Amino acid sequence: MSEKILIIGACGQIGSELTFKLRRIYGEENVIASDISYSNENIVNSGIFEIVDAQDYASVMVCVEKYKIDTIYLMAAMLSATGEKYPMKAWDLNMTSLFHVLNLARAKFIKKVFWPSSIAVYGSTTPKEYTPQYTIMEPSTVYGITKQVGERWCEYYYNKYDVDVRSIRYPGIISWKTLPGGGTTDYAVEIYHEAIKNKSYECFLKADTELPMMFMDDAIKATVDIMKAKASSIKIRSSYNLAAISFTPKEVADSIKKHIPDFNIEYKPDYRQEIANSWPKSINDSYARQDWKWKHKFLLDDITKEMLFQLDKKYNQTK
Ligand code: AKB
Repeated sequence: MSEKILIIGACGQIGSELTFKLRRIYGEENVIASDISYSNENIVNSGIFEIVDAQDYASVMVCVEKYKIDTIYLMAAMLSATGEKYPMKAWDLNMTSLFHVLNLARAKFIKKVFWPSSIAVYGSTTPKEYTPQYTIMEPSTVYGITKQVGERWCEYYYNKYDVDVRSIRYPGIISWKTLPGGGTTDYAVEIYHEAIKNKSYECFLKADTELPMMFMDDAIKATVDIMKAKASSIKIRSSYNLAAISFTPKEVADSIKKHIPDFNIEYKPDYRQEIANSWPKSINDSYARQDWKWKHKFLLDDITKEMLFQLDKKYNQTK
């Protein structure tokens, strides 16, 4: 019998693509998508979908019992930029949902948990270049604090209660199917939409702000791979550093100009600049590469080509 999976936060940027991928691997009937509202038609209409409030233990539990769930992917979270506007809401959502899922695993209702962490666990006192797995972590955003604390709890539940929880620290994720929402790295998705729609973009970060980034296909592969790996090869139970490429807004703009020569970018940094300044420029992910054989595929020009091709189809060829 196949593993039964519940994805909480399936309407979001990563949750939606993860749902499609897991359905291809495990079969449609074995992957239950859920979210707090019907905000993504593609997900709602593409298979089993349930309304689940990640902050309500009973709501999650009902779904776990109904479908006899083995594994939960907890993708619901408030990201860095929105978290700065609503600090207590970010804390409540990000922590309460994690405790509910960890406690379900502790009580043996489910067997396995995936919980995403982020490069936001790092702060301005962290070494910026090729940031190691084990280093100073003094996050300055509420989102980063929830991720760092969450990592400590994941490791605690693994050590004390034998909960099989696995996690990776996502960098900024670039994708064309579902828009991200409320993150500091969102510019790297918006820029492609605006390039296709208007040939111009006003960037909320400075031209030379270098951040770690990854194409969605690589991020989904990493998520599937860490969850498929043998438990004995997962040596880190807080969260793994994960990396692909790093680039600046100017470098994305230059990459876009290879396809759209008259693309224009202007820089108007806002409050998100300070968040970006506190994060690493690049990440050392050697533990992930060693323990569960992580390898990325997509470089900046590959990403640009695919993003522009897909978004051109979406905006121009469906008219
Ligand atoms: C954000 O910008 O908040 C997220 C992240 C790096 O975790 N994309």
